[in-house]
Amino acid sequence: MIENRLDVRGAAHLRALWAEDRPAFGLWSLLTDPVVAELVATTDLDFAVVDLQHGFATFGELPTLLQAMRAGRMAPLVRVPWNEPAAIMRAADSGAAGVVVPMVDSAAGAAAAVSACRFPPTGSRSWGPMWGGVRADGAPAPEPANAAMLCFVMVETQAGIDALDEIVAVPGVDGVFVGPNDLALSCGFGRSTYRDSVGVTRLLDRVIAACVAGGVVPGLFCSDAEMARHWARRGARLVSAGVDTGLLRAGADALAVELGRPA
Ligand code: 3PY
Ligand code: MG
Repeated sequence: MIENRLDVRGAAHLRALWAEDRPAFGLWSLLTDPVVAELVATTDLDFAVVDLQHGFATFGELPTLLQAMRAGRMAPLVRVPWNEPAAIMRAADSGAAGVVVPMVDSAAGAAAAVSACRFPPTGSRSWGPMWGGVRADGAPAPEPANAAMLCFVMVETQAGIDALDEIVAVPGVDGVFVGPNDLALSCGFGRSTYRDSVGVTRLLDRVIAACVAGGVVPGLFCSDAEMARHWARRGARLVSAGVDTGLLRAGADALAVELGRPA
């Protein structure tokens, strides 16, 4: 389903995959150049996330990056810097198809994130979609905008794990996205991963099971295709499989090796 004249792969594309219990595979974008953003958006992957928490981009670059991604026929998600209403509303106003909200530790935190995503009477989002006067399709109506906007809360702390069942039960939470690095650190596993720690594997399996039980989408930040495929088989459904900086580095390193460098 095409969400509007300019978007092909946005929230509706992701929901269509999930309706068939299929994983969505995507890219994580840290770079600020709109050319890179367009490139990221023109792959055949299902989604991209612009990272305002740990990426190079700020809210100043966000409208241009989202515009460039729309040119690549993708409406991306945005990871906001923190669970703050102003940050979530600004990402939504800038044209994000959804938000990924870091470090959500409680049902109250999840409810606050959801509320910032949705206009009244459902939530508390303030009116002001900045594309209203610019785009050919105009400003969205509140109700369809509420329905379209995806809200993923990140569970990546021990407190988040402890509150998991309450978090997935919060109305309007579309999914839980796990940051495995923060989660391992917070839960006492240091820099271990599922590859070398049964404890980390159990944590990830636990989040997926809680999401399935609660009827929300389980998501996971993965570092490569092997990890993405592994966790998609185990039930993850919003699966990021690579980062633009890392892919550029890997491609350049592979080229150097192919050309016999270092000599
Ligand atoms: C994490 O692994 O903690 C993340 O947030 C991924 O960026
Ligand atoms: Mg994190």
